[in-house]
Amino acid sequence: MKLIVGNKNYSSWSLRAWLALALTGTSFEEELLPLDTPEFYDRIEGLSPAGRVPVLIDGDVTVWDTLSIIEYLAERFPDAGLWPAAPHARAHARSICAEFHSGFPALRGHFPMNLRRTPAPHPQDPEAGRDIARIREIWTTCRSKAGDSGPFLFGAFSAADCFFAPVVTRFLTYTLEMGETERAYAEAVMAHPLMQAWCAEAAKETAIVDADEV
Ligand SMILES: N[C@@H](CCC(=O)N[C@@H](CS)C(=O)NCC(=O)O)C(=O)O
Repeated sequence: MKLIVGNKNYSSWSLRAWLALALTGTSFEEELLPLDTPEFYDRIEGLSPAGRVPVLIDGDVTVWDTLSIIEYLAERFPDAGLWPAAPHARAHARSICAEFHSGFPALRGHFPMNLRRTPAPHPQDPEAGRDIARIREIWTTCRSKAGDSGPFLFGAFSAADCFFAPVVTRFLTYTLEMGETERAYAEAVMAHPLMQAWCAEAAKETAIVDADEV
């Protein structure tokens, strides 16, 4: 399998798909296309009709869009536990991922993922404030239901955590308010070995994407 990703410092959607693929335990190749460069647009044209990363290539199958990539991986690796096993938890996990995938424009626009940014506050508008409150509610609800089954949204690290990992980094980068529960969740995500591996690679990058520097 091959995963096409963007800059590890900036590409939040790439991080989600990469975490899910790495979580399956399969070996895979990566190709990194530098965002906002002519090279990106030249190469992506031949890889995905949507013109965006991430893109997963599995033999003669090409899958694009993060939600679709995660569903493909969950079917391809049914034992990887990408979605929680219990039907009600699985439905809940899918709902919050879909909710994030189709929403939160203010949070995404105001607070781009930028792993190397020195943590510091950034002004927010009321819409972003509403997005932040809803994210906190999602996390605290999941954590209260997960109980002591593990430190992640549904206990064990799942597709839901792949989805919210780049939201965790935004909360830390822009010093957004968190309670004890959300902070403990954020710490668990950042300490996960796959997250550490991605961040270590991101730290080696030097390219600047102006649009994501706020
Ligand atoms: N809905 C897509 C969004 C993908 C996306 O916006 N990717 C960004 C990088 S994080 C991208 O490819 N940007 C390049 C561009 O739009 O030109 C998904 O879920 O994968």
